[in-house]
Amino acid sequence: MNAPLSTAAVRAQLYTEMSPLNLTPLWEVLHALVPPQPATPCVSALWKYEQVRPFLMRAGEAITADEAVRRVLILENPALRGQSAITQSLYAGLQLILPGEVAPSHRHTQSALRFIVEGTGAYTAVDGERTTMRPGDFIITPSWTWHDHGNEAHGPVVWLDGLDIPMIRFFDAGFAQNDSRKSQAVSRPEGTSLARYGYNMAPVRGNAPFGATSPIFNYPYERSREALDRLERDAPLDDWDGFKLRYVNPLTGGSPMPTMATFMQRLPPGFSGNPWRQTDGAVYSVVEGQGEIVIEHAGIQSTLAFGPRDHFVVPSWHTARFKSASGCVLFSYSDRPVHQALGIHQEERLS
Ligand code: GTQ
Repeated sequence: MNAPLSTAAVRAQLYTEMSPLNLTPLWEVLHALVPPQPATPCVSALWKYEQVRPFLMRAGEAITADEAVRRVLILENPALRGQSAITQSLYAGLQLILPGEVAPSHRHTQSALRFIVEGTGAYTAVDGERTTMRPGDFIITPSWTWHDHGNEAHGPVVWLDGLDIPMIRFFDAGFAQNDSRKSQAVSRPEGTSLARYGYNMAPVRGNAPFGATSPIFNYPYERSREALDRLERDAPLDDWDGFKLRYVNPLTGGSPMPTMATFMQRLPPGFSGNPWRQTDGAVYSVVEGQGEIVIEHAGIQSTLAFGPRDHFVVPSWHTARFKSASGCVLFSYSDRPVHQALGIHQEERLS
């Protein structure tokens, strides 16, 4: 007679023998699968522009925009190397286009935002309309619209690309096509979309041209800055956010894209904010000024000191607070609309 097996041996044998049938016990992984609170593998990180820029310019010598299709250095979360992701759901990259270059026309189901970081006079074209890029402008490429980028100015132009690439990959819902033409034909004068949708008015007839995505494709910095200036003069300061506005799709009041929310905020000189945490991971682009963000997670605290054109990421459920001695302006984007659509968004404002 065999000796009775120990409990541990019984279990080990069960796991081994059922494994060929692709069966595995839940109880060994339950706590990791449904953690008591979000347990992101992502970490906070900062990309200083002065360190990144030389590599972007070297990329400009190493490959043409035409050859690369999109000449972009991806900002990879240090804990997600090789995954082309800055958070589990979001992608970020810095794209360079040099004078005379064209990044050829294509389309994909992934939605994109462009936030202009350096240089003036490049354009992006979406569905027959071009818009000129200026620093601080927030530009949208809706899902499945043809888009090409070009630079007819004199200097390099760099922008932040924010896309929902990891999210679309998660859903296995990505499609893409190259256009037969390198640059698409222009069919409407520049500014048409802003005139139609950018003045708190909308065409009397016709459907939303880009479905759930905002019909405005350039939200100019001039106007975002003016709004924040005005609030700084007249409105009460929020102890967490300073003065913070969200960009809207004027046809719905919701986020400009179904997968990504975008924000612009002003921290006035001397700001020392309260801490908060939220389930949506957020990517920031510093527009003006200096400041720091103190991020705490799992008992570890890190302070990221930022200046103009720097980029940083605050992952899900990391506690963060801002300080700015001299004042600053920050653009950011996150996957909040998806959290909200699923009814799983959570935010805590701490003191
Ligand atoms: O400009 O279409 O950074 O398709 C990554 C994928 C930019 C773009 C990126 C893209 C684009």
